[in-house]
This record gives sequence, C-alpha cells and structure tokens, in this order.
Amino acid sequence: MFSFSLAGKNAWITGASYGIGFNIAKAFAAAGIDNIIFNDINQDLVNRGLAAYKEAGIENVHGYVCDVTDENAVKTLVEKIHAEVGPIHILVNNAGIIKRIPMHEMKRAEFQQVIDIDLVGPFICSSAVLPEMMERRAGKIINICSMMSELGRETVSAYAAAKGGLKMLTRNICSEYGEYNIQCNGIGPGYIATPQTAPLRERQADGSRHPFDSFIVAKTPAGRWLEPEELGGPAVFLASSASDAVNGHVLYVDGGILAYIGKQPK
Ligand code: NAP
Ligand code: GCO
Repeated sequence: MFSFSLAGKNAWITGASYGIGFNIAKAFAAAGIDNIIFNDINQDLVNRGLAAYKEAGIENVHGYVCDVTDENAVKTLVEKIHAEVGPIHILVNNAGIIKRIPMHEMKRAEFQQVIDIDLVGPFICSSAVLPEMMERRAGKIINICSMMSELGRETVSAYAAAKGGLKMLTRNICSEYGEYNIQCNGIGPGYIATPQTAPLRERQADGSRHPFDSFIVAKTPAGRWLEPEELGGPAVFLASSASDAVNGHVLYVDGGILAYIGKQPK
C-alpha cells in the first residue's frame, strides 16, 4: 500500500537555503520527514537558511557548507551526514545557477560554470549517495530540471544544455539503478517567482511590467507566475512510496506552459 508520508526518512536537498529547495524542504517537513539536510556554498547562506527554517517552525534541519561541484567536499559531507544525522533516503539535486548571455558573447568559463553546477553537481551528489541506496536496495533521487530541459530560448544556451543533460542523466540513473529499487525522477518547474527569476520580473522605469514577465504570463494558461510552494506536492509525491513505480520521468510543474501555444494577441 502506498503512502505520501515521509516519516522515517532523511532528505538531503542541495542549495536549499531559500527558493525552490527551501519550499520543497517545507513540504517534506509537512509530510513528516525525520530530518532535512541542506547545503549551500557559504556559512552566511547556511545560517540564513537555518534561521528561515526555524522561523517556519521546522526544527529537524541540518545545514552544511558544501559546493556541489567539489567532489571531495561532497564525499566528506556525505560521510558527515551519515555520522551526524543518519542515512540519506532522498536526494534532491536542486542547487543551480543560470547565466543569461547571448551564446556568441558567452565565455567558455561562463558556459562551463553553469554546466558544472547544474549538471556535474547532480552527477557528483548522486554518485555519492548511490552506494548506500544500492546497499539498502531503496532510494529516491529527484533532479530539478526546467522548461529548458525541453525548450530553448535566447541567452540561456549553457543552462538549456545543462538542464537537457540533467533530463537524460535522470533517465540514465533510472536505467542503471532501477534494479536496486532506486527511483530517479525529475521535476520540471515552469516559471517560478524566486530570486533566480527576479531579473525577469523587475518593473520597468515607467512602472510597466518587464517584457519577459508579460511574455511568461501570456505563455502560461493560468496567466501567472507560479509560486515555489506549488512544487512541494509534486516533490512529496516523487519522494514518497506513492511513486515507487514511477522512474525516469520528468514531472513538469509548469501550469501548462509546455501544452500551450500562448495567449493570442487581442
Ligand atoms: P535560486 O533562488 O538561485 O537558489 C539556488 C540555490 O542553489 C541557492 O541557494 C544557491 O546559492 C545554491 N547554489 C548555487 N550554486 C551552488 C553550488 N555550487 N553549490 C551549492 N549550492 C549552490 O534558484 P531557484 O529559483 O530556487 O532554483 C532552484 C533550482 O530550480 C535550480 O536548479 C534552478 O535551475 C531550477 N529551476 C528554477 C526555476 C525558476 O523559475 N525559479 C524554474 C525551473 C528550474 P547562492 O545563493 O550562493 O547562489
Ligand atoms: C529563464 C528562466 C528559466 C527558469 C526555468 C524555467 O531565464 O528563462 O530563468 O530558465 O529559471 O528554468 O523552467
């Protein structure tokens, strides 16, 4: 019998001091998770995250400084989590950045940095937790993909390449480790109101909406940006036994953007 409960489980959510990762953690807490583990790239962010979780009434939280692109640091963190918290039943590869630069102007190092954080990072973190999941013959890995796992647009070549790769990494982990009762799925958020998209929603000097803001509203059937809280339910589903037969799937939580040609101009 399936359950949406996460009682008895520990979840490591990368980059979850705020934004989507923080809201997924809140949803996990509401679903009864035993321990939330998160990392961020500096102590200030970790402290900010710990304070935010405390303010949200979530006490069973453990924050660590770790850059997901640093293989040795990730391996050390997993050992520390095992010693201080316990097993990792659920991994959410959430940490990510975007650079919005026309491709012909983007430097190789800028392209590489996005690939390293958004694609190599999930590879490193997943590789670090797979051994225990294989031994336990149970585990959940959730990769935070994107509309750009399916679509391209101007200025986000590195991000689209990374998120497209993350979709296929999701499918390959499913393929290679499904026999160990490990489910690896993706969540493909639409356009979510977080710091990452804040530049796309900034009011113009004359007080009008950012052109991209209006564009996304027209591309979303609901006619609005989505809120990070709206990713919580899908994440709980993919983290729980309710999704044990779901593997290699990217669940798009986009308000219908991928299904919609866009609102016709009046
Ligand atoms: P966000 O607000 O920018 O948060 C990203 C988090 O990841 C931040 O805490 C960030 O720390 C952390 N991070 C960045 N690089 C890291 C590294 N090397 N190691 C560890 N942590 C690192 O982004 P978000 O909007 O919540 O997005 C979270 C995930 O959802 C990302 O993978 C993003 O691509 C994806 N996504 C977002 C949207 C959207 O519309 N917002 C839609 C689809 C997918 P810093 O503060 O130091 O950068
Ligand atoms: C952008 C946005 C998007 C969102 C998200 C969409 O510049 O187009 O940042 O990439 O972050 O990935 O799913």
